[in-house]
Amino acid sequence: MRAGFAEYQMNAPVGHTDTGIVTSTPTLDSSFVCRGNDQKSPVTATLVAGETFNMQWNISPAALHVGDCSVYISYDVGLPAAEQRFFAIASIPKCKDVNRRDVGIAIPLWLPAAGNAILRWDWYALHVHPNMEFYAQCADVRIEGKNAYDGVRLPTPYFKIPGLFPPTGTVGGRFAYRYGFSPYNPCDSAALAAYPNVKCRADGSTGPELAMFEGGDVANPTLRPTAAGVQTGGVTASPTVAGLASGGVSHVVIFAVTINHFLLFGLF
Ligand SMILES: [Cu+2]
Repeated sequence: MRAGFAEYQMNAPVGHTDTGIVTSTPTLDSSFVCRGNDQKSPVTATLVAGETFNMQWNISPAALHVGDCSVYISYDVGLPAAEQRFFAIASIPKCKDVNRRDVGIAIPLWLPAAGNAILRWDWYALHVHPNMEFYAQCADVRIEGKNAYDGVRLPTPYFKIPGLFPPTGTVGGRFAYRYGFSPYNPCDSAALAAYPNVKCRADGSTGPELAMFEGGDVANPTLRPTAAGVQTGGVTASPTVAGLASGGVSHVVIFAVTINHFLLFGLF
């Protein structure tokens, strides 16, 4: 696992002293990729293209912050973290609402096969806005699928993680991330002008667009990772989603992102 430090656990946001790499702008450097861990580790889970893969994150009650999370894939296991190219396969708004529950991630049918790829989860927390807390977790995984990996022709959009997200909640006085909790003030696209690979989504969250893979699969050349990108909270099989293969659910929890974050880090 590229599990960062202390095995599965992180006890502080990325960039905080507890994580070993100290920075107040973790989104701008490689510490936000896999929590500063560049080390390749044994593959411990398999994603199957066209099936649903269950993930969980385990956030302690003190750290149940408002914020949105996303799931990514990279095939660049041999590159330094800052150089690895990722693309998004799911977005999950308000991630604390599905804490400690199976979150079914629809693995795109077009996802190229690989003996070793990186599954990455990230989460931005908004409770100290305009300061931010960022969390990330990774795992080395195997991917089964019909498409062969081609490093020249990747799913798009793809991007490197450093610089993907703004390091602060406001940019030029505008909201880069949604703010306020009932209701949320949505992100402002003008605040993201210098961050071309993240967008203001229709739901008001900030994140990269879900990837597509043109021509990558004969049966479903433009299949997206399901209409919503994700099924949440124990809604398991999606056998009726067009394009998914035979409705199989690989009910495997590959890691629990344990966050025992009992302190308030107001300096972020
Ligand atoms: Cu926190």
